[in-house]
Amino acid sequence: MKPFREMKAHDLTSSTLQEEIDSRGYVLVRGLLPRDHVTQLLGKITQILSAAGWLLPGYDPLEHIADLSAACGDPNPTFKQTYQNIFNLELFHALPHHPVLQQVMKMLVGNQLLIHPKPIGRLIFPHCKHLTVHAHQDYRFMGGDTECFTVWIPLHDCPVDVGPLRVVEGSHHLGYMKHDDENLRIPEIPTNADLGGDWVGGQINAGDVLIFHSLTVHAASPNISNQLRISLDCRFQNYERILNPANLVFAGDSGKSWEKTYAGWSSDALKYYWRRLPLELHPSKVEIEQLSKMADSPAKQARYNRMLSQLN
Ligand SMILES: O=C(O)CCC(=O)C(=O)O
Repeated sequence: MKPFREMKAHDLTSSTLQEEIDSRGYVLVRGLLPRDHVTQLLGKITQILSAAGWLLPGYDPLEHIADLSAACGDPNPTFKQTYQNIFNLELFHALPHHPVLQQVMKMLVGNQLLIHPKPIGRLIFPHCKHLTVHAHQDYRFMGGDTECFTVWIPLHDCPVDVGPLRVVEGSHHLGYMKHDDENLRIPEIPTNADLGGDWVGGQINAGDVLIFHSLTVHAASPNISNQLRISLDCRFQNYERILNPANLVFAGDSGKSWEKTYAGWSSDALKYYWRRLPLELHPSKVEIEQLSKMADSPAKQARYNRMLSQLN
């Protein structure tokens, strides 16, 4: 696999960043986030993983050595329970708001920065082929505007055998690609598709961030180490561009809510911050109301109603 082209945090300017994203669809920025900040979140997460019995006893939890007998992944209920405890951490939500990351993302999208409020934490057990995320474009899952960017942040050094993300250079130029979803829990781009470029990859360390366009094809490398791979995917866009409101709410019937997420937080600063921004929701609240009235099943209607209740 071709190695990532990388940039140093202190070399970034708005034009170099935009040129890199325009031409290659990604930028790997080395050493952007302070390592101790990232490690602090790793510490909180590994405490939870240790209490859940996911880590081998006898090691420092910060080494995140996996207990393979506990291996699980989404949608296993045990996984969901532990994941929820991690999702509720205040520090988990604070990481995408780190000032240096905001500064860089403003260089890319402009000053009207929207940080999507639902980062995704990845807790990938080793030697579990079925947990490896296959090729996809994030636009398939987020909708809204294609000028949206993912920042992939490993919370520890991630050599290739620990399963870092890899991307297809220039693939965003091909536009939106067909994803297979038949008999698949998570849609993916068929393996024989023309992806428009070469896979690029390599080691990504704590403090590095991999930024890519919503149409850039990417996938995880298999984790063949003895460690759990722990990372966050965070999304950013200009709030004057359209946003799918599903990215702000918990539309499913899991019972998740922002109130429950915020219950143990010590500060109000990051609670509901997006409600203070003039967002361009698509569909709008009025359109969601219409969709709810016209829904062809009670389940769909309930979903739209849950969205509405959380947007108000
Ligand atoms: O971390 C992973 O395994 C997958 C991440 C991903 O697909 C994403 O950031 O969109």
